[in-house]
Amino acid sequence: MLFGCFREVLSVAYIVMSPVPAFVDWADGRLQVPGLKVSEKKLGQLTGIFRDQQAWSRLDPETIVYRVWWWEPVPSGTEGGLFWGLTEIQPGRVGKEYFMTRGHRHVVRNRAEFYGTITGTGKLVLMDASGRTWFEDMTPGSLHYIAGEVAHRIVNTGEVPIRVTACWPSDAGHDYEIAGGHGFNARIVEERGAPVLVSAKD
Ligand code: PAN
Ligand code: ZN
Repeated sequence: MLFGCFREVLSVAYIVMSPVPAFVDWADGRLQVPGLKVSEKKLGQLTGIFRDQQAWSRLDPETIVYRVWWWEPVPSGTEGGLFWGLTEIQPGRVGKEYFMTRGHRHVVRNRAEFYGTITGTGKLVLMDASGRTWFEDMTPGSLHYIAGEVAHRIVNTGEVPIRVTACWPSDAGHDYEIAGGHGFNARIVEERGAPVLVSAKD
């Protein structure tokens, strides 16, 4: 009898302390969790990112290029923890260059990351520590392992928003100073109606 009561108290304590899980709508990647963080990047904030600065200055600076929603189940900087996020990039171009994320490496250089495409199509541009730059095709279901040290950027080459889910270490941090401020060595541009990777120097 006494043990029975004790067991009930224990199970009540367990229910109270049990954390509420987050929810992902796997059809569109939408996240539902208390404390969800959000950031929005407009064209006017993306200074020096696009090659054609004249085309950039002619566009409405209020145009939203991308949004990120993410969940930090542990404080930022926690070693051994993970974050989960969703990035949505609008379709569009600045001159011949498609809308894309700013792109970064992780501050703690050996921290890797997963990207998974939910909807839309694009290219994941990657650049290693030696400056070698390449891309992977992003289509619904494509899963991308981004090794530590590798700078990464998502480019929307389609006609609809691309939505990409991501999981990265909570102590990774973001370093936007790619190659001493020179940026990626190659860019994705539209040529004859199709996306191609061209040297950033061309
Ligand atoms: C992503 C990116 C997100 C936005 O969550 O932070 O796609 O890209 P930028 O950070 O380059 O603006 C990620 O890679 N986290 O590590
Ligand atoms: Zn990252």
